[in-house]
Amino acid sequence: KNSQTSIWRVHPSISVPDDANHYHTHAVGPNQCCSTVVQTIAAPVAAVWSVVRRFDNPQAYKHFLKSCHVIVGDGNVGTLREVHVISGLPAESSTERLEILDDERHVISFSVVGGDHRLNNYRSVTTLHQSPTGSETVVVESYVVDVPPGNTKDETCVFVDTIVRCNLQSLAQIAQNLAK
Ligand code: A9S
Repeated sequence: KNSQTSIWRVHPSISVPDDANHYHTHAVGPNQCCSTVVQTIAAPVAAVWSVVRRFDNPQAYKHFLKSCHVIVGDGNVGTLREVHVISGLPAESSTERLEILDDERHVISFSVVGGDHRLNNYRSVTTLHQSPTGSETVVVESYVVDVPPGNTKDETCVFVDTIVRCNLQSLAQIAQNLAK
């Protein structure tokens, strides 16, 4: 009973290359939800990528995180990190595995494999796309996650979309300052 989502269905007006479809098409189980957040950043892909690719330093732009420790790995696929969360969220920590790091295509993906929080089986994929002029970057971030007991799909997506949108807005600020 798997369904799939495509970036073109979610954001038909965004023009990103065809291969983005591949990365943002997730198998979604019956008790899971998925969504996609898109952010345009006024900085070149190289500047945005230099921040996004640092699996060991997510707190550089994810302001809900207060610390990150690499448990095992050298920053390549399979590396595990443990992040700790600021107070005020229904979470303490999260253990995350690097699933994709593609420096040519500008794709990064991680999955949540443990921790003390309510987002079981979270997996996200983030891709960067250069605008036709080269001065802007379109960031596409999609995810799939289990719907926690007691919550609806809609509630779960609202919660996660909010976090991802905050992260990408903060990423925009940092990358735009780097590009100045
Ligand atoms: O870190 C991300 O890229 C995205 C999300 C949605 C992270 C969520 C989170 O780290 C908290 C911010 C702690 C919120 C996890 C795994 C669970 C939460 O409840």
